[in-house]
Amino acid sequence: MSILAIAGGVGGAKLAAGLAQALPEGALTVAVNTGDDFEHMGLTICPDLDSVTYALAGLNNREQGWGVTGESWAFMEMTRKLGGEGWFNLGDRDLATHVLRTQRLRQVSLSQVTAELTGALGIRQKVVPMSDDPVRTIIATDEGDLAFQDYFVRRQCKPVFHAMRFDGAEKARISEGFAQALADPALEAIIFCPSNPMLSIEPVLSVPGVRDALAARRVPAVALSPFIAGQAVKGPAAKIMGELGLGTTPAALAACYTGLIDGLMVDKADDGPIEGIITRASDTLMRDDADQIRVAREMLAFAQDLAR
Ligand code: FO1
Repeated sequence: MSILAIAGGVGGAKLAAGLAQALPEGALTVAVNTGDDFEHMGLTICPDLDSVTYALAGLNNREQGWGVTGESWAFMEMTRKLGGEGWFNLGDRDLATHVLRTQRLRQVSLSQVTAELTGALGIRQKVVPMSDDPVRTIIATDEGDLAFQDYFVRRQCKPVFHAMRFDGAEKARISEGFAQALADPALEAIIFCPSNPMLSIEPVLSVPGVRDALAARRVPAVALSPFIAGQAVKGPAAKIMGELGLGTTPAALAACYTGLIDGLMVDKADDGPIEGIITRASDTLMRDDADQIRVAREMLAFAQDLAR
């Protein structure tokens, strides 16, 4: 049996961790968005790969959503003292990931260094970037074009979001691990984790061949809504969907996945029929490990019911 989860951001990492605990070892592949990646202070930073990795290793900082739990900030204190860039917080433990990844990327691919880092942390699931080629989410705003982290962290999502593009996507090749998971004859379901559909899932779909492979799937695909009562559980998804005139209703969310999903799991607060898509309502807020496993099991059961 094999399950493919597609994830980005903090919500994606939570469900990925729930799926890892709900499934037999080796059954799960998590394909992760790399559109948020950027070069900062000479380091290659991959936030969504790190959120998924830390969540699967049980090292994630739950309050903050990103980074490592029990973190210290001596590096940032000294960086600011020396007049360095202080807007993007790199914890002392998290920094080791960025330094080692940057070092290894001089010799091997992002998939390879991700396998090394997850292996070193004892992670038994496959975590793969959507592509080993660089894809960068650029946000067109009323203040001009901003790299994703500039928009999201440095400017705190304040600029008005007009559009976005994924630089490098047209030349990017789907990663081997992602392609293998999609083609695996043992694949039983595809799960879109509760990530921001525009910021975290759209970049994955922009990699040539991914959207077609998902549309031609032979197994059910289900998505978990990242919204509860029209609000994002975390992050700017609701603001952005509003500024794009898309709204945050389950129907608006389903429209982002047209042709790519067979079912949409929504929160009880948003229960109700959606034209052309099968929905299932649940308590989708993942407050702790137990919730993560419960929601993961509900998503797997939903996919199985759709397979019948
Ligand atoms: N998010 C913030 O809001 N402020 C930060 O200083 C910050 C630092 C950071 C460092 C490493 C990392 O992997 C993620 C970090 N994030 C920070 C979160 C990051 O911007 C988001 O997790 C994703 O890019 C959105 O999905």
